[in-house]
Amino acid sequence: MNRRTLLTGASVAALSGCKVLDDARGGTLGAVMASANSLTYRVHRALGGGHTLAPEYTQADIRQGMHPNGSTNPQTADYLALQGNAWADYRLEVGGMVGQTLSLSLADLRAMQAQTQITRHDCVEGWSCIAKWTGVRLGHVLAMATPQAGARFVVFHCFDAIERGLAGEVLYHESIDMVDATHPQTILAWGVNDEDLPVRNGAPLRVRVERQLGYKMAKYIRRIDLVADFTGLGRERGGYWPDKGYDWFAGI
Ligand SMILES: Nc1nc2c(c(=O)[nH]1)N[C@H]1C(S)=C(S)[C@@H](COP(=O)(O)O)O[C@H]1N2
Ligand SMILES: [Mo]
Repeated sequence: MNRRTLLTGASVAALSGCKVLDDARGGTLGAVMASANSLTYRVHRALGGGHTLAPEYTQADIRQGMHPNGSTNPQTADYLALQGNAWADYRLEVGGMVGQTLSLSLADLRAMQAQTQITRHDCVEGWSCIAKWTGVRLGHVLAMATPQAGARFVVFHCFDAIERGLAGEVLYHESIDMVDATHPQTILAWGVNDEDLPVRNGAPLRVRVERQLGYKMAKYIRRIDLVADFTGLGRERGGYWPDKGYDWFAGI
């Protein structure tokens, strides 16, 4: 067992998937795991885990529709309004540490150079699914926005309230570094298996980060921000599930 397998195995055992919460990773254990994760990340990047490609598959490998997980039907008012109008008023906002903010309609995104890839999605819960994804390279969109020199992470803000409680709604968010953001297989997808992305899989736009676990691949993206760090963002661990104790770096 290598370190990565060990860590992933531990995450699965402690948390048993996307839906079940567990405090096992808080406190001392959480701190140990967090530093182990940061080591995993640095080792990955130092060993040039840079732009190696995730395996791609063929049409024959697609055995079923893309299995939906996590939020599958957002009910926030702004999302329902956009959905009701078939996304005509949807705009992807790109901002933060950029030279040029962007506001892109789905038509704008579809007019860009599209890319299709058949890849395997691995959820931390232990299931996998092969599907065909179509979209535009995130790196292409980011280049249009001219990232500032100090930008280190790309944060995805989503429409769905993954949690509703006494403290109010918590909207899903995730983040990746600039290496993953500019990776040739990292795309903003509007299509799956030759159809428009359905609501259950993240309509109108979701990200594919093919060398990471499923929870990194934000669905229902409303805004993309370039940042230097996670100050002021939730519990400042870079994502909804990382805030709950999952590894921020979920490389596979
Ligand atoms: N906005 C948002 N993105 C999300 C989630 C979510 O609940 N909300 N769930 C994550 C998890 S745990 C997985 S496995 C995948 C599921 O994507 P799918 O529904 O297309 O299978 O989306 C990820 N992205
Ligand atoms: Mo997942």
